[in-house]
Amino acid sequence: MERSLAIIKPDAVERGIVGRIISRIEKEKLKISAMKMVHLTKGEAGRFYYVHKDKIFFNDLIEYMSSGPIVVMVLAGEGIINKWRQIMGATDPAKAEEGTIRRIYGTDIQRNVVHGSDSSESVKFEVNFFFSELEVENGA
Ligand code: IDP
Ligand code: MG
Repeated sequence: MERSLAIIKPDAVERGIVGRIISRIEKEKLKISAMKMVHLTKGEAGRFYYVHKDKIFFNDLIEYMSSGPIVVMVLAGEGIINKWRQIMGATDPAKAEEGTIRRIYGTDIQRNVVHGSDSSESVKFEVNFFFSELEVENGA
């Protein structure tokens, strides 16, 4: 079964919209196979986002991602990587399609509420980063 790693980012947890985002996931009939809340250190955030280490926004990004707790989830289902990215919307909320999570709740290109894996290679790294096999529901 295809998986994707989803994150409800610190801005969303701080604003108290975790429930609304999980509700949306349920309304879309996506399957949540694992879920927990963690607070990353800056170093951990840097390891998670290592692909962006040379970008100019890297330091701000890891500062933001370690600024408070996040909710991490494994989503599972056919085509879930693209499906979840479509429901999230484009990286920049201002450019995201009407009705997407980032369009509805996003503040700016950095504080864009949610994360989703972008490929099966990144899923492997990202799921292993946060979860052991034991923590992911059987069959997902
Ligand atoms: P994605 O989350 O849509 O996959 P990426 O390009 O992988 O977008 O960027 C990772 C995260 O880095 C974004 O979700 C956003 O929080 C932040 N980010 C991306 N581009 C910028 C930027 O130009 N300025 C500030 N932050 C950015
Ligand atoms: Mg990305």
